[in-house]
Parts: sequence; C-alpha cells; structure tokens
Amino acid sequence: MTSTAIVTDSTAYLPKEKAEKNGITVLPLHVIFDGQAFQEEVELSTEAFYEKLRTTSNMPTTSQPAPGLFIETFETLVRQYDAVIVITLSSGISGTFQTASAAGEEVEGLDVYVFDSEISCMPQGYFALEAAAMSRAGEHPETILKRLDKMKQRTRAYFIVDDLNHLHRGGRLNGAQALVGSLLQIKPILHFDDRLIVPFEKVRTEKKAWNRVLQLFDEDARSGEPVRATVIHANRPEKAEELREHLAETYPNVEVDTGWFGPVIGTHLGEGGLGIGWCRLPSESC
Ligand code: MYR
Repeated sequence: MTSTAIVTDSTAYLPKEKAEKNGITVLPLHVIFDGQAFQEEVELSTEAFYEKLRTTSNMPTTSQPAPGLFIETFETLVRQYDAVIVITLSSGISGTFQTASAAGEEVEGLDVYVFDSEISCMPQGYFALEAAAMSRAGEHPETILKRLDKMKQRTRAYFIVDDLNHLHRGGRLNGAQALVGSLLQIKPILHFDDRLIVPFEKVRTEKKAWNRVLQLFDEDARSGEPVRATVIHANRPEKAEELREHLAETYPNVEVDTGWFGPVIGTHLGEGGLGIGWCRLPSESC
C-alpha cells in the first residue's frame, strides 16, 4: 500500500485545526509590505493584514513559496511516505504550481504529484481535505487524483470585489483588457476560466450581481446532489454569515460554511470582496 502525504499552499485558507486534524502540510506564500516579506498567517494574520492595508501608503505585493521550502518539505516527507500530492492555487495566477513541480524533480525516493486546483481559497481546500481522507483510506495517489479531477469539473466559484483596481494592478484580471476603463466603474461577477480570473458577467450593482450568483448557485444546489459550499469574505464576516444562514436554510442538501480571503488573496482583491465557492460532490463510485 502506498502511503501518501498531502501538502497544500496557504491560499487554501484551511482552518488550522482542520489542516492539523487531517495531517495536511500547509506551505505559506508571502505578502510583501515595503520590502518586508511576511509568511501569510504565520508571520501576519489575516486580521493584522487588513488593518495594515488600510494604513499603508504603498500597496503590498505577493510571492510564492521559495523552491527550497518545497525541497525541504519533500526531504522530510520521504522519511515517512512513498508519495506526496501537492495541491496548489491556480497555475494561471501564481507560479506556485510550476515551482512545486520543479522541486519534485529534485527529490529521490518520493513520488511527487502536483495537482493544479485551477482555483484558490476554500474550494482548493476541498481538494486537500478529500485527498487526505482518501489517503487515510489507503487509496493510491492515481486514484486520489482521478477523484480530484472529477471534483474539479464540478467546482465553481464566483466573487465580487469592491475595487477592481487591486486585481488590475497585480495583473490578475484577464480577458477584459479593452474594457478595463469601463469595468473599473462597475461590479462585474468574476470567476476562473481556464485557470485565469475573468469577468463572468458585467452587472452594475452589487445587489444585482449577488442575485445572479445566487441564481447560479440555485441551479447546482437544486440538483439534489450533496453540495459543499463556502461563503468567502475579505473582512466582511457579518455579510458572509448572513449569506451562509440563507443558503443553509434554503438548501438542506448543502453543507455550507464561511471562509476568508487571507493576506495573499486579499492583496489582489482588496478589502470588502465576497464570493461563494462550491462543489457538487461526485458519487462514491467516481
Ligand atoms: C503569488 O504571488 O504567486 C500569488 C498570487 C495570487 C493571486 C490572487 C488573485 C486573486 C484570486 C482570487 C481567488 C478567488 C477564489 C474564490
């Protein structure tokens, strides 16, 4: 039987106790303020980050984990495991996937599989949690990856930000270059398409945007299949909780939670962003 370790990066924003309980190793990305790099949620909490963001005159930037951190992690894991599955944020918005893949080539005696979640935040966390459960059950890494691929096809996330300038400045807003000037005045619904963040629909007000997102959610939630969902917020806990309660009351088949946009993702979305991510879980036989 193959023993498989599960690693993900910090942008999955897995609650610490959940990561620990499931034996998931979390490798931090960095936020850089005025030349000083902080490992997110290790050296800079999400709360402290949003406070700093409000007072800084120079906007922060972000960076992926160093290749050395992946290599060190693999060298530790090889003592205990035959294989590792690394689940990263989308390769279209960060070099983390490529760095982890290159680091995997450097280590002997450990089969390294790197899975591109093509998304981020808690929907990325779903993949890590599922992989950890399957690894505990003794499944082979290839079987785990097949299931993650199925989940990926059934995972959606839509989000709306207060100020598109953050995404634009960080170069993470795609498919809208010609429209950027006009887009910055409105509240488009954003989502991932082929690993990149693109506007899904252009809507003038936040209320209309949310009605549309809830309609999209409804289509999947009414399928009757088990759905895992997370309302994700950039320092808007009350609004997120209100939305979570609404979804939990309306859809008994949905296991719904709240999650957060931590420092690295918050750097690119700005404060006030709100989104929903969900996955229609594939049946056991998938
Ligand atoms: C890096 O520097 O490598 C990290 C770059 C992260 C870019 C983040 C862009 C925003 C992602 C939004 C995710 C929403 C998921 C529901």
